[in-house]
Amino acid sequence: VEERALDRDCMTLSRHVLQQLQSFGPDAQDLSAIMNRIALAGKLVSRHLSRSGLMENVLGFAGTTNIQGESVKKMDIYANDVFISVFKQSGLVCRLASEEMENPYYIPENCPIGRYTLLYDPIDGSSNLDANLNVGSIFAIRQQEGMDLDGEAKDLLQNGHKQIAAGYILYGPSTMLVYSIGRGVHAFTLDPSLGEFILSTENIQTPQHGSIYSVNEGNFWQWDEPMREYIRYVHRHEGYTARYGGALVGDFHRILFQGGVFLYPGTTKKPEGKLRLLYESAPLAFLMEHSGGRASTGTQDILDVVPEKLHQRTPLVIGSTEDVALVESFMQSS
Ligand code: AHM
Ligand code: MG
Repeated sequence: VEERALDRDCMTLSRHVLQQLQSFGPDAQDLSAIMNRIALAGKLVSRHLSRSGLMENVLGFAGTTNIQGESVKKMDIYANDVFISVFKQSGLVCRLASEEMENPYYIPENCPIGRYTLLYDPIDGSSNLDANLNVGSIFAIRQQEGMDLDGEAKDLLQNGHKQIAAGYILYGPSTMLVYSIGRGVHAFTLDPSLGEFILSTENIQTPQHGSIYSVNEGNFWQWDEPMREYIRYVHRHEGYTARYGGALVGDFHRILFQGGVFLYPGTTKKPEGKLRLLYESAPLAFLMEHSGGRASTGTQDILDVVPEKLHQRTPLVIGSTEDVALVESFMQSS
């Protein structure tokens, strides 16, 4: 038993990535190094969050708005900068594109040797921050196919199949990192005493059906009729239970493990919904598809959507295959 416990403690994230990458070719070392830096970013953000109530100038608004007109919190800025800092002098990632930055950020000393772009949402679910509830970070790695320093980064306007790796860090009762490089989806838990992410679940399989539906029902009046019909269906049938935490990473994490469906459909105020394709929907779609689930806009697979602009939003229906199919059957009936 003791030996097994030791083996388990030794399955760190970096070891796991290297193992996974054995047949990955020349990108293997790079990807493993990138994942290590992302893990470091996760540890830094996690540390900052765990003390946030004790420090001045950590919580609350920064007094600015981002490119999508949302109020920026101090924590958004901190986490955004952490991801940039960990990649400095790495020679790995030449460019970072984030929900919080109008244009991608180039790390001059990493270009052009760094062949990858990191796309990320530094703090997802910021509204949970001031209530000491869970938030997350979402990331995806893509090959960099252009160097257009005009900031448009047109090479990023491609579908989600172009993602090489994706994942998230969930800052909850414990900090977890979940990732996929296209060979299963794996979850790690941060052991604070070791400062290491240790494997906790390998090859997560999302159930084909689950009882959870996760959606902001306060938007009911803003939905179109097919979406309302789906919610009425759920209300009228036994076996459904509502869970909505206000942070996508947390809601997604529950569904990844337990099944069910998360929805952020279009509303009258936001016809494309709220979630951003490149930093939120596509990375999580990559994970969900690799754990046996599905991700859809309601009419199209998320991974097939080609964005027209960097900060594009898409409606999102993500989770168990059967539950996503049920939602689609409503949405496509109009
Ligand atoms: P954020 O990245 O600016 O925090 O916005 C994304 C968040 C998601 O985490 C969450 O699922 C959603 O917004 C909640 O939005 P709403 O309050 O409209 O239900
Ligand atoms: Mg965000």
